[in-house]
Amino acid sequence: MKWDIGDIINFDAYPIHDAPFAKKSAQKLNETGVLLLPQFIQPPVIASLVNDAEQAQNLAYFTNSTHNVYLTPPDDNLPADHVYNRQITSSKGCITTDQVPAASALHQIYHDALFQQFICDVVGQDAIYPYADPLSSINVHYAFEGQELGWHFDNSSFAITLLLQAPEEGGVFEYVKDVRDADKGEMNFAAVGDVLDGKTPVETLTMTPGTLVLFRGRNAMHRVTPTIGNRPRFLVVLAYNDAPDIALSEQARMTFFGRLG
Ligand SMILES: O=C(O)CCC(=O)C(=O)O
Ligand SMILES: [Fe+2]
Repeated sequence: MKWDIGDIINFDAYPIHDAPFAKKSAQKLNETGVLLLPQFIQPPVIASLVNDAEQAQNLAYFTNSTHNVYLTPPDDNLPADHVYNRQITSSKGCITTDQVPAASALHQIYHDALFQQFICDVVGQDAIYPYADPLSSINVHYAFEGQELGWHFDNSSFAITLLLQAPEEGGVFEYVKDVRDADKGEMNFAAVGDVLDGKTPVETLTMTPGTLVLFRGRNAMHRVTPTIGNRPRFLVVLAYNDAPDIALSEQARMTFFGRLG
């Protein structure tokens, strides 16, 4: 089914084309590192996206490998138990853009000019672009019972997510702001170690299905706790690039999707 964008986005609650609203949203993101927009997508659309996600769940790729919080290869010059080399488990899986049905509202949202302009206004960029490869722009993430996304920093300066289905328990997004300063190359091993050891209080984001989240995860350490119960967590990541015609790196595609195209 092809939707009208006016039936997809909750424009009554979120006048994203309205300059003062966009400005207020940008301020919120800049001041707090996160912009949470509950009920951004209308319930019938979410119901249809949950149905699509269930249909495609057998296609999801689950990586078995571990990673450090910086999502970089280990450094053999440092001890194996050094914070830089501490290995973290992420067990969730995902499907890729080409596995999202062509008629899905996700493609419409992702490519919608008003939506893209709102994202630009909020993150303070002149333009954003889809990834050049057929995998990386829209991903649907699956976390079944016991599956999680371990502590990490994002490489990208901002991330956009849309929760489709929350588990009965668990699946909580936890974060600690300003743990490192990526642009200054400050990795802050002590603070990262404290978060990994559970010594630092964390903040949590409460998302309900339909909530759109913009998150600055480059310096904020974050994770999603294991799903508890039979209902899996389904979450969409909408990813854009700062420049046109750029694919996600081959290494990242192999890690996240298990293939290149
Ligand atoms: O699942 C989420 O809510 C966050 C996902 C995330 O942090 C990521 O994909 O980097
Ligand atoms: Fe992340």
